[in-house]
Amino acid sequence: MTDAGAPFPDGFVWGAATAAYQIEGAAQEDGRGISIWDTFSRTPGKVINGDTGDVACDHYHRYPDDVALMRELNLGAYRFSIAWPRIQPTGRTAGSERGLAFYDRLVDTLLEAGIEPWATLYHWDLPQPLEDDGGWPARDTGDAFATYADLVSRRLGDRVKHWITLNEPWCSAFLGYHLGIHAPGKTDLREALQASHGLLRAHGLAVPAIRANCPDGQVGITLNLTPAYPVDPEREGDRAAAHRFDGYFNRWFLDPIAGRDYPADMVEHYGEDAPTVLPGDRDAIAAPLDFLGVNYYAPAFLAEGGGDGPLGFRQQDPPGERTAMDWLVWPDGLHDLLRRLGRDYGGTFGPFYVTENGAAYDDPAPEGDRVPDPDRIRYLAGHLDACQRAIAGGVDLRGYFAWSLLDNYEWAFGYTKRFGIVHTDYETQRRTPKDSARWYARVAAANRVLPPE
Ligand code: IFM
Repeated sequence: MTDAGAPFPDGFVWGAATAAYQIEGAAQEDGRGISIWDTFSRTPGKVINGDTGDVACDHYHRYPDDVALMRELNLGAYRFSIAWPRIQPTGRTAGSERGLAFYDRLVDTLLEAGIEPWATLYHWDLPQPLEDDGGWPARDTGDAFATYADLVSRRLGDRVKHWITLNEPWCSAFLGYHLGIHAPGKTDLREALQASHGLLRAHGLAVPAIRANCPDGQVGITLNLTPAYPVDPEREGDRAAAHRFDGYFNRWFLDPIAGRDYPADMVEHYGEDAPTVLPGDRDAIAAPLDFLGVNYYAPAFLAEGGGDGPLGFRQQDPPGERTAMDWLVWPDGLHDLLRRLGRDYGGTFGPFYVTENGAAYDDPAPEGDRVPDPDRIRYLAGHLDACQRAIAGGVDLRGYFAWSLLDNYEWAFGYTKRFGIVHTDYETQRRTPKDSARWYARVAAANRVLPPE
């Protein structure tokens, strides 16, 4: 890209995102309870190198410097998550003063720096005692989540005006309870489907609690959405495979939130494994929202037949550039996804925000104060251009959060994958803005995509 892109709409939000377990560290401090990720990361063989989030980026202690860095990078908003086990160590206790006080300090520091706090209530760190009592498949967990949402929004609702109930419930349900590669590491489709319902119900119960405490706030949910393409659009079987993948990954969450119930084709496909839905659940899940958070990383190309899962299709992506996660780089996927959301759900969800987008690369170690990461700049520029095209096509997209502010704990990959626009040295905790961070700072200031320097 050699020319600057067209300006984004006035007021477009430029942010970066993180999550508590991935950056905070201080796992044993100030009365924090144990989460399912503390347990899972200590289970042999589950996380590369046995890495845990015990120290991570030590953000719990270094947040003032991190916020100062965000300011240097011209960020208008910072999306972070609140660690449920810091607020309620067992998931059921009264609010912990020390836990709440940490988020008070973080929010106040952000506001003093002129950065809008966007709080996610659940980014995968379920208090272990709640998992021991049945986890997300159990209805009690949803009730407990509503209490937790009430506690946190009561405390922070005077200052935090953007709330995200859940981050990527597909991952919590299917990676956690079916594929076993995230905490709690279960491998049962039926449980995963019940967990997905438990998560959506929890979301629906939390929305009115947040609204009651923060009437002038905006409440949404963040979904990881994956546009599904048939390998051969002419082949009926490939089109059907893509439709089923879309049902499994996207419609399963979008439709009930939009008040359309679970997609009938998927309920039929799951048969006896489909979740138990009690009277009142559907309405609760369809609580009106102020925005939809969209996380996009890569698309999926599907072909008929094969596949080792219960869904009956094969993912068969075309050759192309890949990130260090081995994910296909496909900016058009973000454009297509946003256009489709605008077309199929636009009237229901109100505006969209890209709440995560970014890429892991094997960046070089810092040399002095520089980390050249041209691949990441190209990735971000391509995806921002896709956003711009979607907006030009009429999609109400109001902001973009780069994933992630810092290199951090990438779940089952431990510290081996670096998604940050800022490099983290895990020995010294030194932060070094990569070239992508400096470029992104200029983009945010200019409110348009710029060529790399
Ligand atoms: O690191 C994760 C994040 O926690 C949720 N969305 C995807 C990111 C990259 O895998």
